[in-house]
Amino acid sequence: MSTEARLVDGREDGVVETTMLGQFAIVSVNNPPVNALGQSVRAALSTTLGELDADEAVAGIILTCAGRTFFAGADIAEFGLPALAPSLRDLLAQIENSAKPVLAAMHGTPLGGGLELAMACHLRLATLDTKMGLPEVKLGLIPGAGGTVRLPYLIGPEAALRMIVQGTTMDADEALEAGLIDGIVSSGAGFLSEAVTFIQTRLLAPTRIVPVRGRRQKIEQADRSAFETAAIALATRSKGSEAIAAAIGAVRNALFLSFEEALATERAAFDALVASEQSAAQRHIFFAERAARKAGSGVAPALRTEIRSVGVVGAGTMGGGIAMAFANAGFPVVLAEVNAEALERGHANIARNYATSVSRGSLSAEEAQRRLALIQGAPNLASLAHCDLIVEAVFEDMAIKKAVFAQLDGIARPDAILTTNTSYLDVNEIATATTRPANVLGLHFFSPANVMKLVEVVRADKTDPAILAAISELARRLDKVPVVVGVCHGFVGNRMLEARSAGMMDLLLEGATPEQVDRAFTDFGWPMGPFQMQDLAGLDISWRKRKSRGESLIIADDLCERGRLGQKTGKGYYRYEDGSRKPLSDDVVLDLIASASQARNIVRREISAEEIIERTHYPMINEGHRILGEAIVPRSSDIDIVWVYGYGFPQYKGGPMFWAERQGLDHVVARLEHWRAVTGQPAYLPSAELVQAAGLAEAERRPDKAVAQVHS
Ligand code: T1G
Repeated sequence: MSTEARLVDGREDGVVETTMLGQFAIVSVNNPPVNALGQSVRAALSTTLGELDADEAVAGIILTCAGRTFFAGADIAEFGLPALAPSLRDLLAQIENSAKPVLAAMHGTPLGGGLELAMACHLRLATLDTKMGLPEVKLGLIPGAGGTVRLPYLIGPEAALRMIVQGTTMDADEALEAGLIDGIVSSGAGFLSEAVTFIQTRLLAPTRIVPVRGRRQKIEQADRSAFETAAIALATRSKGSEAIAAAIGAVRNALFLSFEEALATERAAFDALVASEQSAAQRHIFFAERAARKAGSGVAPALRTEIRSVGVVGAGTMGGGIAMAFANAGFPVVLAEVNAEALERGHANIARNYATSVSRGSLSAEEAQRRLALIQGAPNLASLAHCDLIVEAVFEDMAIKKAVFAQLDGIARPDAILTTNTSYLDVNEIATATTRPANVLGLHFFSPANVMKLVEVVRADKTDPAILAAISELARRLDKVPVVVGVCHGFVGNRMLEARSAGMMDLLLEGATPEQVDRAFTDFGWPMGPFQMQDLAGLDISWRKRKSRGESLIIADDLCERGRLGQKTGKGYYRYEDGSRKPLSDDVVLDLIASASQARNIVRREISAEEIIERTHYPMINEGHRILGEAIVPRSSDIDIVWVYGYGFPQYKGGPMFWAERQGLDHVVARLEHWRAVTGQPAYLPSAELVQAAGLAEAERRPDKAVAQVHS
């Protein structure tokens, strides 16, 4: 076989290039950054494949992509726009019905429509480091180009169900083992010649190459009851996601319907989802996350500080979690505490956390040991002198933090980046404790810091933009989502959380119970209600904050004074039986609330879930618009990312700001004014920013509402 490659003229403005290796056509697509299957790619591919199929000199076709990855899916930006021919389905049918065998030679991340295209090919090869999957449910969709049918045909319905519903990827080894691909090729110079040899050998073999649609063995041999058991378990965990429910139905159809019928029902389900609110919300989050990550990307790479070694000050819950987050990403970490026993306690906590992951099977014992070994304890700050980046995670007290920063300033390298994990304090003031304010910023991790993806990157007035760029790159290495925020009390998340909580006790006094509030939240899509969350985190955390600010909070303070601090004391807003984390209603709490209502001459009434959501979520959105007005973040989608990745706001609602837009901001203003009139509470005063965003002119608002007072 001649290895000389003959360039056939490029097609369709260079998107598709065809070269010949002997009798085999190598079709390479180049559509950076991820070879998304947009209309121009589909059209160029269809034209080229049609010509090659008719060309007698061509014995087979090898389909590959230039750049970092084989097709990473359909072009998400096209969804919601008028369909453009040829559709992906038509292109895949053309490939599957081609007279010449088509081999997909994959690398990178063939995802969604990219993997579906490969499954419509007659053979599939991948390099060892390829990660392939059908993650469409993360976009509120299902695979819409045959993935819910061809994948079960290749790897069996139960394995396909899990992969599609969980949106997980398979590497090449697993894919070969499962039957998703036919072989593994090297990623170097031999990639194409090995692919040609593979297809040549298969053409010479006695067994015919059967398209996926004709391979029904795994469907016929499937254990249908095991499939249903898996489907029920996955459906239970789907929590309101329309896409997951549709994905389960589509894979089940592959089991019980013919190939064509299953394709047709998949198409109908996909078309409904692509027009759905949930998918619009999840696609919004997809692009919002990427927009947020771009902060600081304008800075030339040369300016970016390379971060290799990390120091963490404070081995408490947050400091330990932060140290784990870095160790999990392969960074050596020096964990400093004020003395040996505090250090020992922190280290023991970290070891316990890794042991839990090992016992759950999510981490091997060797990997846990390797990560633990990356975290070296130090009973003082001197050991941080060599670190590129230091994260302070000591007690939330300004004086203590400034003292630590003054010490670090004298110990750390002059170019070291000093960050604070404060969750609401003024980072500008902390920076004044150092002689290097340009290298000081906030890194607000969310607990548990080794799990939650969000990190609020708090840009202080003097923070050097090059440092922000380095931190955005660091966040990607930590597999975190960074949102750059400005300095204000509570930044974005906690500032809006305070707004969401402002009316919570009134709801209890007026008639709601903690259970009703929590259920309204979980029915909305939150993973947990606010009172359950308080019990989990510990009521004493916010109690200490209130006391340090000379504030009090009805009901909550009473519970704390009675030692009801939440799960850690076996009772808080709920009671917990020994060893159980299941919240149980407690008459002691209900009586305490009823007495508080009575003492204020409040006649308790039925409070609906809708009222609970309006009186907690709309003030939070109101605060979000104030935050935008103060330019704390540049985009409202940044706020959505904070809430989806930092607090579990349901992704399929797109985040608070997106969700409010879909309710209609004029509706939000009207409901805030309604609750303001009913309760007299300033928490329901629509901000000027929200009113403006709602496009409500002065005349449209009730004359008795003086806008000038909206900034309560
Ligand atoms: N469509 C359009 N743009 C995309 C895209 C896509 N599928 N994937 C990535 N981009 C853009 C992204 O917005 C960013 O743009 C740039 O590429 C780099 O992305 C019919 C219906 C492939 C693992 O879900 O998971 O096929 O910000 O920053 O971190 O059944 O991108 O630079 O302007 O994420 O290296 C299914 C989604 C689609 C894969 C690379 N496919 N993409 O990660 O880079 S639906 C997916 C990813 C579908 C069919 C269904 C990741 C990545 P910009 P990036 P990365």
